[in-house]
Amino acid sequence: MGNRRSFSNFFNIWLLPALFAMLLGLLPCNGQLAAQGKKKPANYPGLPSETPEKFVEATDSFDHVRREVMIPMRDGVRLHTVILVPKGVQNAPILLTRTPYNATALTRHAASAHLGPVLQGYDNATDVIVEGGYIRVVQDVRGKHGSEGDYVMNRPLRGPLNPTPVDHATDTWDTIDWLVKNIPEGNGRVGILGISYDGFLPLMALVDPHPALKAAVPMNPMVDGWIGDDWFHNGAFRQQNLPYIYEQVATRGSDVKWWNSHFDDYDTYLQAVSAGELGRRHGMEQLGFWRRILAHPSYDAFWREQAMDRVLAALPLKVPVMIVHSLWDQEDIYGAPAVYAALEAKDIGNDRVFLVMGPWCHSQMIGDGSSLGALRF
Ligand code: PG9
Repeated sequence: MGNRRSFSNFFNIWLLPALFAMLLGLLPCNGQLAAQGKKKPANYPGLPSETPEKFVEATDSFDHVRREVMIPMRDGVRLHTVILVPKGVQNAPILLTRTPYNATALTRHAASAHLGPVLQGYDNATDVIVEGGYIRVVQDVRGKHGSEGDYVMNRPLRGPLNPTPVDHATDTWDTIDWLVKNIPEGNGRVGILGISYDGFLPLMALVDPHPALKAAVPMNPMVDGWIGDDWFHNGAFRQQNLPYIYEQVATRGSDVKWWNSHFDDYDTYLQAVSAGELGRRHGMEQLGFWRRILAHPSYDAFWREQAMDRVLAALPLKVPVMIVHSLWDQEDIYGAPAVYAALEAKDIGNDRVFLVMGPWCHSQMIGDGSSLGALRF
């Protein structure tokens, strides 16, 4: 009895109105679903697509060859790597940059047949590369953009902070090993360079350098995230890094963008009252690195053990280094002179450690240095 009553209730309350609504055309029937693209139409003739499965660019007239490869690391993870070879070069040295900032974007600045405009932009010493006839290699670090694997902000070296068998030192070693064996136009010599995060990575390359690594150029390198680079400046947390952390860690492709509800960032911070609360409103507890920032507000072993000046001070110097510092660096004011201080004493012959300094802001050393803000030199 109970069942029969509940069926008739169901019929009266749901089925009848639904049938009625369908008759009036208010509910989508099968044909309508198909028209909405939810179901394939049965007898739709279609046109052959004018877009090929895979378009192959005609690049015969280009002055360089572009190769995109996935280089295997020792743990099986493959790193997406862009290789740009000037046409006709032989026995050319390789300049490598490893980056979390998208190797494809950094090597597609312009739609051009020429290597210069393709590279021109942040983090690319274009004039040096083009005039020097170098092979240019830009690689996505593990976990970012085209590369496989897990992303960890400034992934610490293997050890207490990193129990895995891989870090940026091993990834650089494995990459260089692959490059010297697989680029026939190369001469077996590799230099590594980059700015900021990409400047921290040449320091990692010095930890256990591949024999083919002949020079490292860390520019405005991120060295100690608590004392003076990026996250804290002498313990003061830099709130303007919240958007950076959010966009960098939330997704592999950095495609979720920080949202704001104020015109002026100052109002955003003021209204949220604390950095922690602003992070909470953005759901940042989901991000591993944000949780680590919250867990390590003071200068503890977490920061000490990954500070690259301390790390390199304890290791032999095997590769010549040119450290580049911007005197007005708003982000990484600590790192470059600290690394110089850590390495200079090891340079017995005074021919392996160089420090270049200039009146620049962060990363300005590869741009126009004739002015700084309102100051024109
Ligand atoms: N200053 C940026 C950064 C470096 C390292 C970690 C986080 C941020 C940068 O410009 O790359």
